[in-house]
Amino acid sequence: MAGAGNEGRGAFIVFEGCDRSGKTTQSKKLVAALREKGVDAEWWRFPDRTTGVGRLIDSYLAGKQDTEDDVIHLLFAANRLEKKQELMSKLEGGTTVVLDRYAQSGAAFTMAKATPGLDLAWCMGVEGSRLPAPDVVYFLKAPVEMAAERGGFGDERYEVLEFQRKVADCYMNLSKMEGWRELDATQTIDALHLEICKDAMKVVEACKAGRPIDL
Ligand code: DGP
Ligand code: NA
Ligand code: NA
Repeated sequence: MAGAGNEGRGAFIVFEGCDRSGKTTQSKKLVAALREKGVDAEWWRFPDRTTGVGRLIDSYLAGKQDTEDDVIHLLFAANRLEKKQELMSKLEGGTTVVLDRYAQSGAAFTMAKATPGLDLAWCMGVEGSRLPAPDVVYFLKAPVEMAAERGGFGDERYEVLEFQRKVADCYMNLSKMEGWRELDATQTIDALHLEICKDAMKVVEACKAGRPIDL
């Protein structure tokens, strides 16, 4: 369904990776570059800490509140599900949405806890069938030691080197799934940005034309 001034559907682009791997920087730079090329694009992030559910998540991440692993997984999922209609109408209206984290974070972070009963099927099952699937997932791969040296690391619950190593292992397994692109996040910001831009433009054009994305 084409919206005002937009032909075809928008692309759904997701950035994933460990904490401080450069997702926020790269996803924002991509949106700026797409807009410069005349693409109608928006930057979103999850968790969205501004909603009621988001405030619970924020308090959990700040270490002010504890809860069960399945409960927090469901809250993160709910936080994405509460924005589902808005997300879908943006994409259908032709707007490209670039997301800093999505359901793949839920799988990586909950799996990293190795909680009995919370396997991949359970993690993905909660939201997988209810949320639109990304057209591409850019996985920013960097040694966790490098990320840990970046400013602000350690401020929140999950920002512990040992845990981030487990999250990285989970991402390595997830990145074998269809639609994932593994990127070397140790290169310079500009080099990585150029690599992402080239790829993302092809994704945007394929979505706009209703073509399958084969790069
Ligand atoms: P960020 O604002 O991107 O730094 O994300 C906040 C933290 O929350 C970060 O450590 C990653 C984690 N996170 C993001 N999504 C999920 C999720 O769905 N489940 C869990 N358990 N953690 C998540
Ligand atoms: Na973080
Ligand atoms: Na970030």
